[in-house]
Amino acid sequence: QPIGVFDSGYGGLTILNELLNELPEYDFIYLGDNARSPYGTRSFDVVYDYTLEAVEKLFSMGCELVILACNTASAKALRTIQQCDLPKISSSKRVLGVIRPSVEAVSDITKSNHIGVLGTVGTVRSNSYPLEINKLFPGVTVVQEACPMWVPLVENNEFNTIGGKFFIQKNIQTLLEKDPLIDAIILGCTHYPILKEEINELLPDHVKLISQGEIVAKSLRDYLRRHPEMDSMCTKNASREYFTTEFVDSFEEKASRFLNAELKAE
Ligand code: DGN
Repeated sequence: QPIGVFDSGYGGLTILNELLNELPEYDFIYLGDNARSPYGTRSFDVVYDYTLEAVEKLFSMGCELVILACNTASAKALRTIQQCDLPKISSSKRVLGVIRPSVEAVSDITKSNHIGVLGTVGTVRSNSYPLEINKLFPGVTVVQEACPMWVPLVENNEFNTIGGKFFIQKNIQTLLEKDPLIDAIILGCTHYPILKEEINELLPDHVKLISQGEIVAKSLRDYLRRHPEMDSMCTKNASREYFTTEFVDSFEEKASRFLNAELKAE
């Protein structure tokens, strides 16, 4: 069975990229809900409904394991799907998100114990990062900043322009002003690693960026080691399939930019 990777659009491809590096032999299906993207500004109920629909679709395509490679979906839908829907759907299928593994990596990176989180309006409003971080590391101060312009800048390839840089600078400056003791920033949206270079140019040297791809990929590798019954169900022919709910041609063009490789989508 292939591993399903889901995002509201293209952002999850930054996670898939690292999954392919870490687990090259595994089969993957990527599903981007481009027709209904962005999720970042939508309500809890809507994100939950859309995410459940996508998960069920990936299950129907044969996946036993689905990764929500989207912080907004992980923040707003993961827990309900794991606790309420999965038990009704199947006893063996699993759905994992990207927030928990990212939070677990926090303590290795901050020295000041002041962390910044950048994310969509939905992720920030859900308070998932502060809640999860404080559960694991009670002494850590978490400051958040929503960056509603960043996903459209990435999706439209406008981030390296004067206008794009203006919005990136604006949000970074606001975050750093909220708490000058921040020495680590979580990129809490899977689109944001595309902006890494532009963000790093604006950060003082001592402020480190935590981007999720590698962390999630290593955590999935560990998960599969700890769950051999799931691992044995995941097929390993290095196959990759890409599906979008919108236009195939524009998905292929944009997705190839995220993955740095040509691909065919359906
Ligand atoms: N990439 C999604 C995330 O990680 O939250 C957000 C994309 C969106 O729908 N705004």
